[in-house]
Amino acid sequence: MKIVLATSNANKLTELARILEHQGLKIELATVAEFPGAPAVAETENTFEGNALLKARALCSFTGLPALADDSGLCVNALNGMPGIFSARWAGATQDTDEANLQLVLRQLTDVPDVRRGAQFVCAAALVLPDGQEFTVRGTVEGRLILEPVGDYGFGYDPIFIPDGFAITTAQMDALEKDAISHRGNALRAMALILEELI
Ligand code: ITT
Repeated sequence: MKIVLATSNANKLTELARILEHQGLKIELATVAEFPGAPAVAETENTFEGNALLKARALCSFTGLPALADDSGLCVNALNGMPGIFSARWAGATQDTDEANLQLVLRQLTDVPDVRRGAQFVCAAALVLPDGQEFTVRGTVEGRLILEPVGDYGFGYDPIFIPDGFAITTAQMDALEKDAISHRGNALRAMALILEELI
C-alpha cells in the first residue's frame, strides 16, 4: 500500500515517517512535495480530528492515493485549552514561527504558578482512502510547561514541555525517546493497527 503524508510541516513529516517506519508495516510513504500543485487546505474545522480529515481528504482526492494527515497542538490548562488547534499560528499569521508562538505562550503564563502550568499535547491522525473510507485516531501526552525553553531537539513547543514522569523537556529527548511517549507516537501506533487490518 502506498500512502501519501498530508503535511507541509517538515518537522511533523520527519516524525510521521519515522514513527510509521518503526511499525514495520508493508507500506510505501510519499510526501506532498512529490505532487506539485497539491492544494493548500484551510483548517476551518474546530476540532483536531475535523482539520486532520480536511487535509487527508484534499490530498486523497488530488493524488488518488490513501492520504494520512496529522492535526496537532498544545492545549494549556491555564489558557482554557488554547492554543489547541491554533498552535501553529498562535502568534499571528504573519509571525507564525515556532519561536514566536512559544514565546507568546510563555508571556501569557507569566504569573501562572507551577501547580497550574499543566498542558497536553494532542495529535489527531486521519486516514482517508480513495474508496471513501475514513479513520481517525487521537494520541495525547500530559505534562507541564516550564518558564524558559530548554533543549535543542524536536520542534514547536517541545523546549517548554516536560511530560509527566520525566524531568526533561521533549526537546531534550532523542527521537526514539520522544516517539515512545509522544502524542504523535501514540496516535500513529493506534493508526498502525488500522493499517495492518487494511493491508
Ligand atoms: P500541516 O497542517 O501542513 O500538517 P501545521 O504546522 O500547520 O502543518 P498543525 O496545524 O497540525 O500543522 O499545527 C501543529 C502545531 O502544533 C505545530 O506547528 C507546533 O507548533 C505544535 N506541535 C504539534 N506537534 C508538536 C510536537 O510534537 N512538538 C512540539 N510542538 C508541536
